[in-house]
Amino acid sequence: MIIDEILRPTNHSTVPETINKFIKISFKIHNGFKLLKVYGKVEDGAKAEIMGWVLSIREQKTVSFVIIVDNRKQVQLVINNTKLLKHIRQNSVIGASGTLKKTSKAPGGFEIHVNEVRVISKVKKDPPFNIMTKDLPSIDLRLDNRALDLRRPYNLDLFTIRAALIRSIREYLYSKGFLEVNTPKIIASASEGGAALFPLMYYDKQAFLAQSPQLYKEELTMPFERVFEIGPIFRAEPSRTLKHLSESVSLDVEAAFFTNDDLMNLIDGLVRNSLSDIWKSSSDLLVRIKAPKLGLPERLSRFTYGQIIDWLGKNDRKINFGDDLGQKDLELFGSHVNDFYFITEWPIKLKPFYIQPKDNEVTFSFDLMYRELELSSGGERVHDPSILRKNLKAAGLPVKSFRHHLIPYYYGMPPHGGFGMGVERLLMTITGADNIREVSLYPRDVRRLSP
Ligand code: AMO
Repeated sequence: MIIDEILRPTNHSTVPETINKFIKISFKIHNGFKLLKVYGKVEDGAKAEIMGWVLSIREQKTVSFVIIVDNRKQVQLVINNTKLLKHIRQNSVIGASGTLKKTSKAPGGFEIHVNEVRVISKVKKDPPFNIMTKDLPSIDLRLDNRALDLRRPYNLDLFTIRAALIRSIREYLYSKGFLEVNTPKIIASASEGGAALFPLMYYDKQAFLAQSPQLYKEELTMPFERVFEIGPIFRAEPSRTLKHLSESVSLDVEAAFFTNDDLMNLIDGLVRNSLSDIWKSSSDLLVRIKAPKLGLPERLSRFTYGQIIDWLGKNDRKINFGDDLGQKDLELFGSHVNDFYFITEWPIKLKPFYIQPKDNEVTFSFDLMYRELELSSGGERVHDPSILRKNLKAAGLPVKSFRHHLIPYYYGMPPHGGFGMGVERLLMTITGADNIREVSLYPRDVRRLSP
């Protein structure tokens, strides 16, 4: 085991002098410790310094054991001077120095026999719950104290998996020739219909938070052909459900000359690749949080909306053509498929103005589902400006406020298509979380605007 570099970029004045001296410039991570430095070889008697959060204190007659956490790694401190112990409280951030002793009894295979302790950040009061508790406090209490809650081992695993997932998605899309972009989040007009917008004042003008990057990503297919964005979307949804947030993170993809089929194939590859990547890079974390093992068929199934309403009709749920599929319908059909699948060819009236019709009734569109949960929706887009204008009018949207968006359509807009995928929804599926708030760092919903 080699642990030989300190990894602290700070120069905090309350850090013990002996530690401060060695705060250098190295950012290497050895064996997962970020705040540990061992001088020379890792062997009995080596000088060692560590900083971290106090996890537990076990006092015995002549000697006490303090476990501190550095980057999720636990280090046992052995303290036989009661004076040193006096100021140490659970959750405080401390620095300690002493000598290293190898022992199989301590986590990590070594302990530090301490001769100097400094309290760097002292807890002022006991936190409302113990981060190591097995009895999970209510979600409201946890979200009210989110930074503390995020220190729970489950959350450390979950958000590490999230980062691996995003990284994998990004790399996959780069490998397919997509350019990563960022589009404005303060916008002048609706992109998904007027109902669910958050209004705000932009100097002396009315503006809104972006419901999606829809119009921008479409425009960007003219200069860049293939683009993607991973960013926030804002929906003033009145829904108090377990799968809706007011601010969510969306993976938005748009590509020139992609057909509906191309898009579904891209999603098929992307989901397959992400699952395989995270199970390669993070399998220990996934196992720890008891993530379901999602098997994928050779190719994700595709059902048309028409096929689904026929099936539902035969199973005692009559849906008229053109009516949306409700939660109960999706639960019934979703449990029948019991996997990822696409619903294609949605009726024109159920899709936004920019979706390309296939005929007079249905569109070149799809939703990606996992059982009853919608993970993504997309399709081919209208690229003829006169049809777009007509659709805007039919949707009751003011054509005037779309005039800037319509400009590129007169100057060689390629046929294109794309999709939006809810990152939290995908993460719910991967981790088995049943409440979307669990997989968002700082969830926003009808009732929650802070922290
Ligand atoms: P749509 O509105 O279906 O389509 O959104 C795409 C995906 O984003 C996720 N999502 C949400 N997740 C959590 N909370 C919400 N309130 C929420 N709203 C949406 C879902 C959904 O499938 N512009 C189109 C996409 C496109 O055609 O490219 C759009 O926004 O997973």
